[in-house]
Amino acid sequence: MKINRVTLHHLSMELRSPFETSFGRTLKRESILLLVEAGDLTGYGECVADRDPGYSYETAGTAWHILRDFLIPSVLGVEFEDAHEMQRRMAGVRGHPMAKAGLEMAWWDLEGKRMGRSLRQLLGGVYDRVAVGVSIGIQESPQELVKVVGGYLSEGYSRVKIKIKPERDVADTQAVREAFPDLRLQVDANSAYTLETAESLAPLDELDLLLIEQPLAEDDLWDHSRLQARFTTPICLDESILSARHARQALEMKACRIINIKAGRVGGLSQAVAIHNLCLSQGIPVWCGGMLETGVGRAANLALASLPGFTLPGDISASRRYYLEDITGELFSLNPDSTITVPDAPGLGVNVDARALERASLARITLPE
Ligand code: NPG
Repeated sequence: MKINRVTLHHLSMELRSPFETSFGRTLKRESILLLVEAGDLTGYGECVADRDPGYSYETAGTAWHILRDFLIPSVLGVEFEDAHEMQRRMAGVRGHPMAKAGLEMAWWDLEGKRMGRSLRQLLGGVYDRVAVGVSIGIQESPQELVKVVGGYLSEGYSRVKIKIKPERDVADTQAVREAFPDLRLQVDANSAYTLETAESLAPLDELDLLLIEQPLAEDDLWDHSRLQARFTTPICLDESILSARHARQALEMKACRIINIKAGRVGGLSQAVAIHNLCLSQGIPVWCGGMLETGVGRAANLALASLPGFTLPGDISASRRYYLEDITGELFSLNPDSTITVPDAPGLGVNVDARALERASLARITLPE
């Protein structure tokens, strides 16, 4: 199965409501959709780099450049036995995991379609529905946050993550805990603290949280290990873990007790599976993070989250939580037990709606030109 053509679409899609984190507020999410052709099959991939370099250094602009000028030329006309072979081919490009992950996702979709097997089957998933939660951005006030959380609980979500930042942390989390004493609740700081300023988070340790996600800088495993020693609540790392090697080192250093796995952040589904396998062998719980994906990336997340070590609910919500208009024909809905069903059609198991794609597309390029 040789890749003979790749089309990139630079997407901009409007969220149903603004999403605010410690690194910014967004109403329009950018990303890149890849259509990868091999013979008469088309595979879809999603590159989750956004417009701004707030979450990581990658942007839709840098990923476009790296895909167009380096990664795609290196895979055109080449036959890959498996995803690891594709990774070796892409290893000449340093960094840029989200660009690589988008291309690798399309390869998996093609491979599944060729073999008539779902991505879940290809990856070795064991769950046919996966436990999910919702991630809620910073709101106007703690009272407003409690209202928004209540709304999602009435939709059926049983696990909630709230975003925090300095000055909008303890009071917000306490308000949600008081209103919902039994809620499975966790917080995410997206690297907004230092070891010193994280002192102010001490009261969170009394709130029976599932975890505290990425309090400190992404390149700071050492201080995370010092912070974890002061907290009973598990620290979970997201931005800090870019490879299975980072995961191993973080666990050795006791910098965290839980890991958030995102295929985009770690350079592809094959790397995500490697981190999962490492954590499973050490009894470390993992869960699937989200990057406000379209239906394409969400299908991949569901397949990933069906692996046995994903024992905590993922940031994978129903389609209606995200965009005014998604680009896939298939929309995901929440089952009454706060799970989402994993697609079982070949590959990712979703189809892109050509008209919706056109409406979301800011620019397009096909290679070879
Ligand atoms: O449901 O996909 C989702 C959103 C989950 O909070 C979420 N993602 O920091 O993990 C994060 C955050 C994020 C969103 C990061 C967009 C980067 C871009």
